[in-house]
Amino acid sequence: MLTLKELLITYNHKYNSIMSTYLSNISETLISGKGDELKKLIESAVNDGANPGEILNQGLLPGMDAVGQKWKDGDMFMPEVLRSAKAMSNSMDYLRPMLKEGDMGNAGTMVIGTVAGDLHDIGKDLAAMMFEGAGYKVINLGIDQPGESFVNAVKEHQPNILGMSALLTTTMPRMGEVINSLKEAGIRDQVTVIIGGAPVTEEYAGEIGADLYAPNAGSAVEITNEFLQQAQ
Ligand code: B1M
Repeated sequence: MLTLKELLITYNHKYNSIMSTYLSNISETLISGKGDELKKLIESAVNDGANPGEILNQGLLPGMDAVGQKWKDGDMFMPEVLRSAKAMSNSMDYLRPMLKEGDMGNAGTMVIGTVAGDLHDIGKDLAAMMFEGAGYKVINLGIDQPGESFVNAVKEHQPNILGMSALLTTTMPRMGEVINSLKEAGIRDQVTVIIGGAPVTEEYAGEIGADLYAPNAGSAVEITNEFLQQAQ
């Protein structure tokens, strides 16, 4: 007969092994771009008690990283990458309300968008979700946003944070142009500007006059909150 402690250890082992199987299946299914299968898998994982944050950070994101690597290595082609990206985006739509459960109130307002000429939205949406989860009201402008749309959104919504994302070396300069447009409109000092995206660096943020750079969506919230606290 097992003691209660032994029973709990056995249960924990079983639970961890089920979850790690779920997470690796989620990564694999995302890589293979099977959207319907992925949806069912994530729903089952959630029903079996998986943490939505774990599904995102240990299932979906490593899967998407692998997609990027495979594409780079020539092991995946554009239609396949698009299928995976669509499956990722649908999964994020499903998980978003659950990730927002930790929403504790009004930390501030953020306007976020992907700059003009750039259609990549996964990292930007992830950053938006993280800010929402941390209690910010987020106005997500979407992809391919011209400078005037950022400027108009800052005038209209009066956010304390403006976030910009760029995934292409060719579209990174648009971020500096938006900052210049904010200066011209006399509203640069009203917002803290944070930028991110795979080719973006801290050094680049300094060059274009952004206040903050974050290497990933999770740290973006932390970096912003620290900056705002110090500024008080
Ligand atoms: Co694109 N693409 N793509 N693509 N794509 C990259 C970015 C690329 C690195 C692939 C490669 O060559 N290895 C390359 C860019 C090279 C460069 O300029 N340095 C590239 C290219 C070249 C292109 C096209 C030009 C291809 C073509 O048509 N010949 C074309 C451009 C279209 C356009 O934008 N005008 C193109 C198109 C596409 C798809 C449409 C097919 C699709 C996008 C679908 C979508 O987003 N809905 C796509 C994808 C999926 C990728 C890869 C494979 C994955 C990007 C992604 O979503 N990653 C990518 C390769 C890669 O990155 N390894 C690639 C997952 C996401 C979570 O990461 O967005 O980096 P990421 O976000 C990170 C951080 O960067 C950060 O947080 C996230 C992690 O937590 N972050 C922020 C991002 N934004 C932030 C904002 C913040 C803070 C942090 O605060 C505001």
